[in-house]
Amino acid sequence: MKEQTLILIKPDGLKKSLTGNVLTRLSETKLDIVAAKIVKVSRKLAETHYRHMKKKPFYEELIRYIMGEYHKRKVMAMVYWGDGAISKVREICGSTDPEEADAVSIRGAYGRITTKGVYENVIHASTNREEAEREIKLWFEPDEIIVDAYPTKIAETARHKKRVWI
Ligand code: 3AN
Repeated sequence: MKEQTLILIKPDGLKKSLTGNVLTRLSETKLDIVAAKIVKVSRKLAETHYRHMKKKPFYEELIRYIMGEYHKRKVMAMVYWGDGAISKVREICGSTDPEEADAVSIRGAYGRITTKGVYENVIHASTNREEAEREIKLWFEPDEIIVDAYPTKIAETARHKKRVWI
């Protein structure tokens, strides 16, 4: 069944110029890339994304890491779409702990644990359908995704201010 998954190339991946390598590995899945952008991650976005990690002893380091405080202040966010997208991408990513991850997986090949105990594991991928939906809606607007990922509605937003080109 067709499904979508959120993928983030984390700041360590961008700092180490691993974008090309990671995209090449992901292309092995034969899934479709349906959205992509570079994001400067705010504390609010980081905390909402990792809300389930709030009680962990490494939470503050994790938030700083995804905001890019240890590397570059940017993340590449993408949505991949296709049959079994979530499990196919998770398999290529490898285990959360880069030391335990299969050596040929993305995290096994490129990840590391810092002396502070932060897992620099290069990539994030949604764990299940519920998380994929929550994460994709958090990181992307409907019009930034070229498929109808989830139902939408028309909302009146003209009242809020935003930056526009001069
Ligand atoms: P995954 O990203 O594989 O779904 P989660 O959701 O358990 O794993 O963890 C979210 C992130 O928190 C991981 N990607 C990793 O950066 C960090 N993390 C998880 N467990 C640890 C740990 N024991 N020590 C340090 N960082 C961790």
